[in-house]
Amino acid sequence: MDIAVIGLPQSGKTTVFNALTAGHSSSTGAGGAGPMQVGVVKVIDPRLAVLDGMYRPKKVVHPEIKYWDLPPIDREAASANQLLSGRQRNLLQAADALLIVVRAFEDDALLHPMGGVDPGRDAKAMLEELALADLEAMERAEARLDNELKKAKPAERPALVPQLETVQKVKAGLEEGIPMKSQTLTPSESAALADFQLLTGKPVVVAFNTGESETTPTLESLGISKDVSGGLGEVGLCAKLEEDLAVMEPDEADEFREAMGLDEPAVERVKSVCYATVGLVSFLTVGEDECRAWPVPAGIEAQMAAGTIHTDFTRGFIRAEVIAYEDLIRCGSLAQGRKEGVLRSEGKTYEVKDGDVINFLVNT
Ligand SMILES: Nc1nc2c(ncn2[C@@H]2O[C@H](COP(=O)(O)OP(=O)(O)O)[C@@H](O)[C@H]2O)c(=O)[nH]1
Ligand SMILES: [Mg+2]
Repeated sequence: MDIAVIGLPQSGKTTVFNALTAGHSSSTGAGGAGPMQVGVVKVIDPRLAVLDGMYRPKKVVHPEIKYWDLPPIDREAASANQLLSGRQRNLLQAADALLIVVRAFEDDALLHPMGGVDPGRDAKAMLEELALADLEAMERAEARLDNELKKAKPAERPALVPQLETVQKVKAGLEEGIPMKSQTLTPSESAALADFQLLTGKPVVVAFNTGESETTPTLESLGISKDVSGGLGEVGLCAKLEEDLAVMEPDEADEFREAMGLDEPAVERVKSVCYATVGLVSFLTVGEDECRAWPVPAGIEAQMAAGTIHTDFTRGFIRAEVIAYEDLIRCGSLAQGRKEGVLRSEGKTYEVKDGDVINFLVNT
């Protein structure tokens, strides 16, 4: 999963990125926009440690999150109130989710580019920027489809008309401030929009960057309406402090956390909120070669889940042997699970649950 870290200048994006990736980062070119920092973090699934003890596999594979710290906006090329550059918007289309960093820390020594510290204003400004980018994309699409329709032969019209209508519908919604994901769309409308990779259709998490003394605001407490905040995730962290803790030895960092009364490390909390906002669950595979956790969208059916292991597995799907993780641990082996009747055989449309240990039977 690729998560792009965005936000106003000086909101603490790089600090949050460092706190989350703790030195596991490298820079990559970003299409002429300057270097983009990319950090890969393993999402440790504690169930894998237990399965490792049971199966002693050659390897254990944890899922990964890739965080991106975008190259800063080129102030000279950008217009005065531009919050994201055109290049940044293009990069964002490829992300699976967006993490908006909002400054909630007071620091008299650090001027805020928009005046005083106001997390509500900043969160709204960033959300509006995403909607604006989408609105522009829909306007371009509308003009193009209008034009194509004028030139179209009668036989081509039936394919173009619904596309144009969908674009106009979403555009109207965006004009009213409703992000794509809060709009009611039919499956065929959603499919028609897939290629646009609209930013307001992506999962978004707002990360409030607080100081050590401030409490974390909430979207609701900031008066952000449900229309706009629907489906958004939110999390608070003290990025500067977490950045320092992230580079300490784990024992030392734990001692600090305890002494300061901090709960779970920010990297864990941000990960949980991102998983919940994107709507991910993990199924598990076990064996002597490998034990692994596979993040998939909640509600996915077994046949599609098989495709995350190998695309051929979707086509060749026969059935899935499924046992809940807890049942496997209690039984001690798949064979015992089968004896007790908790290892079931499931078909294509079985809805995969978090913690299902699955063996896919496929014909390839
Ligand atoms: N006091 C305070 N300063 C912070 C905090 N987070 C970031 N900063 C400072 O804010 C400035 C901008 O941070 P940076 O991460 O570079 O922001 P970016 O422009 O969004 O990438 C730096 O001087 C940071 O040290 C915080 O939680 N508290
Ligand atoms: Mg930065």
